[in-house]
Amino acid sequence: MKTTSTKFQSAFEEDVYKGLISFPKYLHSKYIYDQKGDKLFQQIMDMPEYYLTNCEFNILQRHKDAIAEIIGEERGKLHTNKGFDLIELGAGDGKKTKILLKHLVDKNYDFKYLPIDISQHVLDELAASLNVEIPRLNVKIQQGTYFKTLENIADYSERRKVILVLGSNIGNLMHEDAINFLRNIQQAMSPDDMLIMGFDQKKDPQKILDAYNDPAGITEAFNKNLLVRINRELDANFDVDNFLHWETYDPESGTAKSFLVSKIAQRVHLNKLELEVKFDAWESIHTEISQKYDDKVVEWLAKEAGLSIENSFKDRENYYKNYIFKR
Ligand code: AVJ
Repeated sequence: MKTTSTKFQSAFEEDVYKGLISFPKYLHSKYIYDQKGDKLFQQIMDMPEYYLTNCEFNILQRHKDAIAEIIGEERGKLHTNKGFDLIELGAGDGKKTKILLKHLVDKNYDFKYLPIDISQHVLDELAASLNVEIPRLNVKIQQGTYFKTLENIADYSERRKVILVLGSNIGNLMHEDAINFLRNIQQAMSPDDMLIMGFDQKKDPQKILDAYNDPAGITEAFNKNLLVRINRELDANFDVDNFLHWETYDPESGTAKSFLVSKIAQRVHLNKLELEVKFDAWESIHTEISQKYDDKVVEWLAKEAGLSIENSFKDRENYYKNYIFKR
């Protein structure tokens, strides 16, 4: 497991240090999401260029009947139906999930909604809005990271489990890590349990580039929030204007990558880490991957993780797909 040496007070400090002394330089995208990063991501989801949110919204809207029927039934229908727990990893504001939740409540399905998120603030807001919008819904929020909460899933779920991971969040992981993530979920699943996960699909490369390179600069601000956060938390002096937001998409691998590129030769000081970082002109920091998929790749990931695809639902334009997996 991860050992944090005494030099560092947190995984954040250690990861930033290691990423900035590496060649080529990198920073983990998970550190974008502080309070300001959360806000910027909400704004991204509202942008017309960021088609992912709308696609998944439409898929859930169009296929909520079929999805409800699949997740509401136990295999073979032989057992007495004791209902299920709907566990959402990275629930966020629940905007998309609410479509399904409303439908399940309207159809009187016997289930409990267990949203998990890293942010307590986000969860409190979600619980408050659900209380108003779907008062009959049985909700229990759970703060934590994916992995920690998956480990003690048995502590808070006593019934059949339907695990929900929306938003193509898996796309931030390279395939090896994605397989580990899926395998972790698989190990927390019983044979009657299901996993519903969203995967953004390969498409016109320009469409993908536009989604990560909006003219208003919201994605740029989101990406640069890494540097803003490092400035604040690690007493550093990054001048964000000296960096360029740069997006690439490789249609062969399906990998979109975000970079921050140093426009000039410069030195930056991270006082809390007692670190001086030297940038050559046009040197890059790799900050994020947003992987795009096709059926073949999803099948391969599933197989490697011990899962099989039961079903899938797509939007009209084939931009995005939600897959239902079983063990
Ligand atoms: C939250 C990981 C799905 O990669 O599409 C949006 C994050 N980054 N714009 C994505 C993101 C830039 C997003 N995910």
